[in-house]
Amino acid sequence: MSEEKTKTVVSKILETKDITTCDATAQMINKARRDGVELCFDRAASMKPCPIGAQSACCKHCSMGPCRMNSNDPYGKVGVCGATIDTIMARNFGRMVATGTAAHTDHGMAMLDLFREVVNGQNHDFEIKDPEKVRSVAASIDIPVEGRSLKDIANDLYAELERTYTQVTGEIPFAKRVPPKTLETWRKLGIVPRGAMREIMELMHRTAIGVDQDYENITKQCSRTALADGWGGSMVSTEISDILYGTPCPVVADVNMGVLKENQVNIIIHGHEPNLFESVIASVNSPTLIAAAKAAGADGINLVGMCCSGAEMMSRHGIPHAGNFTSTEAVLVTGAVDAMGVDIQCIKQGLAKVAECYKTPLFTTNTRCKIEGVEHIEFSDHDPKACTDEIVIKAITRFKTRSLPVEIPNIVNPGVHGFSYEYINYMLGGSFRGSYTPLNENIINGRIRGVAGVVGCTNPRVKQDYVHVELVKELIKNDVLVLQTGCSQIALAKAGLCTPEAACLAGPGLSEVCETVGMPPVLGLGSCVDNSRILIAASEMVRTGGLGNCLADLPVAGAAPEWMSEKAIAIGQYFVASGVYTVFGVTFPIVEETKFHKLLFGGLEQQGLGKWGHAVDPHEMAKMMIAHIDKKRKALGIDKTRDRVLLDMADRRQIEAA
Ligand code: NFS
Repeated sequence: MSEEKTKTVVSKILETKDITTCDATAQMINKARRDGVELCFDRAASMKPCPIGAQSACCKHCSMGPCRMNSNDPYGKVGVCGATIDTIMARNFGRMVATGTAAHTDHGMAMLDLFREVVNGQNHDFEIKDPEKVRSVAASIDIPVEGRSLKDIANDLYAELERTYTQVTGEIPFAKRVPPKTLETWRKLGIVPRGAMREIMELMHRTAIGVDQDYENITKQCSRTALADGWGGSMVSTEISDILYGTPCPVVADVNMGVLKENQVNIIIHGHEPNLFESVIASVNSPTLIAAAKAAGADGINLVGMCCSGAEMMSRHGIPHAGNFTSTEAVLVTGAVDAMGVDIQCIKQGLAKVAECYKTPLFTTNTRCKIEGVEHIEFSDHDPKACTDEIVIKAITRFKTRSLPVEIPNIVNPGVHGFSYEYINYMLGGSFRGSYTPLNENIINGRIRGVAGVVGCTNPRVKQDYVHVELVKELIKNDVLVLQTGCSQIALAKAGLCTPEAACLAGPGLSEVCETVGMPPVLGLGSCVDNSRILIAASEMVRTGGLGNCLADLPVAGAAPEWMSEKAIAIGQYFVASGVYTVFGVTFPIVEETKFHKLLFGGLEQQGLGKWGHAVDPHEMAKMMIAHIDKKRKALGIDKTRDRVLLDMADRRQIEAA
């Protein structure tokens, strides 16, 4: 059978119910198939992953190879240079960490570039929207704030944060936010990061042929580099975004493809940096452009987000969100998207073809991310509206000349998003005594069993959203409070779990807390770089007291159930190095029972850090995470308190009936 025919057959046997639990995406997959348009799900079905590569048992770092190892007999042979399976896997893993870290830190640097120009007075298109945050971030890294002007503090803050990138020796500024015991462990292990540029450079160097050939030593540099992401580049991205655009607080927002409006000019922005998106918000509110849209016969202009910048804008401004990573091509199948503008990261090249099929103008906007054959309209911080006005104008033209039938899935899921670290502080403690004490108390008394961060991508190799949703349902049922970011947050929003009403799905302790505070059992924090908010919240839990001395003592766990990106590996490694048990789904690039596997999945914990876990099934994942949380509760001596409040639903009903 020809390859083309095989492809068709494989695609046909995959029914939408096996591909996604997102009904809107399923409807669009069916439409795309009727229209003869291929989406990522079908490409995944026709592309068999290389089994050697999937286990990271292949080295292509020089031209003596590529060398393929035998995962059934991993120590049976070595590469041409003599590299062992452990060296090969550690090198590959290191390069994933380096790439993921580079992505987040480059994003952070772009934010910092803009901040510098705003502070210097070289840019008047943007401004500091949250002066209080300038002061609090500055104070957190020992920059004097009392009696000083905002400009002076901001200048010092810029100079300090630049070191996150350029610091040649010594520790990055946000190391000051790390709980002292955790920092002590890092210092002992020699993994406190210097500037990200240095760490990424060294990791790339050490993973080249003939350099570092000790998997433990490579892993150390993986941790150091990843920490330069979590406590460096990602944290800078989040903090500067809050400073320039406002710190999120809860806001109601709609999610799912039903946010598109047939009678409006629909514009989707998809990517990761908020600068483009913020400027589009200004453009779609321009009276001239609104008038132009109306003159074209539209009721208005409808701005919608996707993926991470979408999650960030939803959290900060309540902008509607159309779906997560694996839905970005599917949304174009509606025929209702009049323009899609993208910046950087998680932009599938496949978008170009799908956009062409549905006559949707697709624009790249960032010099770091162009797509062959796709029109590029460069976005500049210095004249932002030149780009974004043009996107809006082109969208209006497309609306006027819409020639294909429009089919918008009629599904919208409202929810509450925008739970920043600062808001959680306020929400639990009130404005006069804002603190994490109530959270810690509820963990100690067992109403809340622990906290889980469930984050990351969707991946066409597994049923879209299913693993996220099942895992989170299981966790909250067991009184584990869930913090979310990125595409995972969107999956749960679509499942209706980002509403206070979802508290009824939580166990008795967690639901009591949610009902008292009026919060959902699942708190959406924003985009993937906003995972840094989880690190800050966890550090505050340690500082507040009663839950141990370091991050590794906390009854917390993390998961990326449907991950696909190298950025996810960097995030996982910085959580592990920070002390968190982190479980990944889908697949893990490793040969089990090798020395490198034992180090990542156990050895690091013995060094005082966290450890990795892997499971495909969401219920298995939940079991592993809850067992870890219980282990930490036991070590803290708070396991007994929990026994007193542990009631299942049957017990509860009995009490209510009595
Ligand atoms: Ni995170 Fe965001 Fe989504 Fe994954 Fe991609 S959009 S940075 S990498 S796929 S969560």
